[in-house]
Amino acid sequence: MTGGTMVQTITPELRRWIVEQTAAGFSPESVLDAMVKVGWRQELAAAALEDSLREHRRQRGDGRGAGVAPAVPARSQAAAAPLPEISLSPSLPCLDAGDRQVRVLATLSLPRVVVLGGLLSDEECEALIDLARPRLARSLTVQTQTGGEELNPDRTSNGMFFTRGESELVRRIEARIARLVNWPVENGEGMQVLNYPVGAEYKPHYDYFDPAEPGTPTILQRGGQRLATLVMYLNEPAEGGGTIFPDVGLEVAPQRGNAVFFSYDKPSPTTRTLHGGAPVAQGEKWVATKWLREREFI
Ligand code: PD2
Ligand code: ZN
Repeated sequence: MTGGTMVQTITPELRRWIVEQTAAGFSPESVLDAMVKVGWRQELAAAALEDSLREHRRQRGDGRGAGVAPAVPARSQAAAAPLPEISLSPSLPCLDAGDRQVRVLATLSLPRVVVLGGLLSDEECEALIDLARPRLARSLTVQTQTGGEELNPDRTSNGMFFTRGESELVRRIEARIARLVNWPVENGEGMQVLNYPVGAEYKPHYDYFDPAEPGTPTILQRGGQRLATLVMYLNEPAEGGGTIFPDVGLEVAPQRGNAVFFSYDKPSPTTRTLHGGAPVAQGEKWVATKWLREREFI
């Protein structure tokens, strides 16, 4: 939708979609963002948004001028809502994660990335792999059209999910992560373990749920948006398999026990958190991923 002569019409479907997005808790700014992303001219999108919401309020008989009441509070682009974040002190190379000292190997501010050393012990990595191996299945990704799950050719790894708190090992690691990133255990999804054989990769993507996709409101019912990701390396592939951030030319080498944390304060490419798993050239790669949500993940 880049043609300058294209006529953009505000259809009843578009009006309904705008009202639904807002009622599902998306801020007007994020709805506007989503429209601009798919090709709407900024001024027209803003007018459509304002007009649709005004008309909706009028039909409801709500003359007070208040916005459509969101079912869940939205993360406004303007509000500085809390985020999972690692408390860094420039003078201390180590972080106290409760039962373990974790090293800070590198940091970046945009995208917000922190590379951690020694988050997991060798024994914990081995144990996670051993527990995950018999439970692996070809990875599914959340189908944003419907909120269901589907096989995704962009993701050729095998995966499984641990349930949150399912064993002493899982609880110990979850408690460590929660302390490290200052975010409640309850707001974390169950840890996912992925295994990439030779040639497998995870093409660049964003981990947040795209507000423009129709299935997103369903997905958000389980704890709101994802706000941050922690990818923990459980082994070292002989070659390849780095975690890449193409927008900023960053590649994090997979090293056993280390991890890469990144956060995104809004579901937008402006966070520059596009990232992927480069193809494994030799050997295999094992990672455990923890995604952190806005609210309790049920
Ligand atoms: O395995 C990785 O390096 C990787 C890359 C991108 C994992 C994920 N995304 C993820 O689990 O979301
Ligand atoms: Zn990812």
